[in-house]
Amino acid sequence: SISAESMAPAKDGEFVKVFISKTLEQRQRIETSISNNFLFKNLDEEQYKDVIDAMSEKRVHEGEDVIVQGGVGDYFYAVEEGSFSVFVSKDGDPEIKVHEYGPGGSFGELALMYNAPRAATVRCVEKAVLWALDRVTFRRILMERTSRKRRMYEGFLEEVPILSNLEPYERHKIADALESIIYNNGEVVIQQGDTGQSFYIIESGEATVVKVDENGVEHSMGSLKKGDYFGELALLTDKPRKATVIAKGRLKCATLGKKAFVRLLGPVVEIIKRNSENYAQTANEL
Ligand code: 1OR
Repeated sequence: SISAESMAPAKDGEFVKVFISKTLEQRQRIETSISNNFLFKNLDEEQYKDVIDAMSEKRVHEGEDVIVQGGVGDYFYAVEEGSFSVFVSKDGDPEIKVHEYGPGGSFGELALMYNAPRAATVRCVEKAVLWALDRVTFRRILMERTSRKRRMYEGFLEEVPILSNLEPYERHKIADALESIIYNNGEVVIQQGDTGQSFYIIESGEATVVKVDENGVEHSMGSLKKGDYFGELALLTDKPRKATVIAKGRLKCATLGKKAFVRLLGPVVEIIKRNSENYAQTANEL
């Protein structure tokens, strides 16, 4: 195997790529492990291959610390199998569990991105298989887009009322998963009766909400502005879209797919549910 040291620029200024030989079966396991991970989305073919080439398999047992808070950042990890708990200790206080990871998750990016000490301890709870990516390859291929996206959405997500009480790190994870979409005046964002796939937060512009009742009469349900969200109801209830949302002028939305919505907005789902009960009632009164 080749250490990250060999990634120092070669004489001609080119980087020597890390290549750790692996079987086809191992490559397939990596592909499965990262297939739903937003950090690996939108890589071009070469970047994708470079990442897989550079990864090394790491098996860990229950109770083992893969990352220790305060340590130096060397690797980023993607979880294939098993589970982990994340602990943070502030000012020497006893550690508190703050997070969990299972298959498909990834961790250890912060110290690599910000040249900072490890922010938390990541402990194996259930015998696990990890894929480790060295710091240099992580920074070369995955870091730029990740930090750009986190920076781009950071200020905006802080201003979204339902997300303002989350930990900054929780908003970072949401930023990783967001995709922005632009709609022109009059374009339909959500069509009443459709099945729900995504959740939307308005980044700029406005949208109007209309609902057609059983008699085919259209009712205006009001309008939405920057920081407002919509599209949560169908995702929470698995029922068809209850209303149509239309762009009023140019509308820019940050969207989250259904799976990411459930996983990342877990901490605020109760608030979202309570809010939605209010207008579910209004809608039922039609
Ligand atoms: P790292 O390189 O600092 C520890 O090594 C990793 O734990 C860290 O990257 C993240 O990938 C992961 N705060 C900081 N790091 C966290 C947190 C976290 N959760 C997971 N990691 N939280 C804030 C606690 C005040 C938990 C937020 C849910």
